[in-house]
Amino acid sequence: MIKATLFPLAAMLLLGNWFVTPKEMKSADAMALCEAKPTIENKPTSNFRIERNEEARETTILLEIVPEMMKFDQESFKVKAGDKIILEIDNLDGMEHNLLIAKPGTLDKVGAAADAMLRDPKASEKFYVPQIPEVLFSTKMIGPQELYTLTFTAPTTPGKYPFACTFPGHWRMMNGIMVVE
Ligand SMILES: [Cu+2]
Repeated sequence: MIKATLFPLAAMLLLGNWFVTPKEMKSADAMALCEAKPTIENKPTSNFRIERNEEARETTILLEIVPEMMKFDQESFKVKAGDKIILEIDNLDGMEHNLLIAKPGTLDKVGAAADAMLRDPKASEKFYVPQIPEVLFSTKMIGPQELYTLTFTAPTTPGKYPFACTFPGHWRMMNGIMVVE
């Protein structure tokens, strides 16, 4: 990375046009900068974290919303039945999203109810969370760059509980599974 930034700088100095600002840089120079970037840096990194305090029967999770990918950074995570769950959702995207957790096997039903909220004039007041018994826990709409904490008690019945963002249209891509053991 240091090499990548120093090379064009050195080239500019040699050519005597050190006063050229990056904006005025020739496209070839700009291209060189892009190409010099190792591909690993372009990969979105995840800070996903899950920690359990056995004594307190408490699990803290950090789940991220990946920028411009319409997805959460984990497709699934495991929790213990009856644990207190502190789910921190870090929205790294440029738009609002929510997160809800639903009863096992109900993602399609919840998703369809979410899409139907497009016709509900009060949908935004309800944070696009369908008011049906299949939905167990939910957040408000979480703003861009906002970290929101959802606290709940994990179900006592083990199973695969779907989680999703239910802003209309998002749930098909923005979903995953909370496995309760
Ligand atoms: Cu969303």
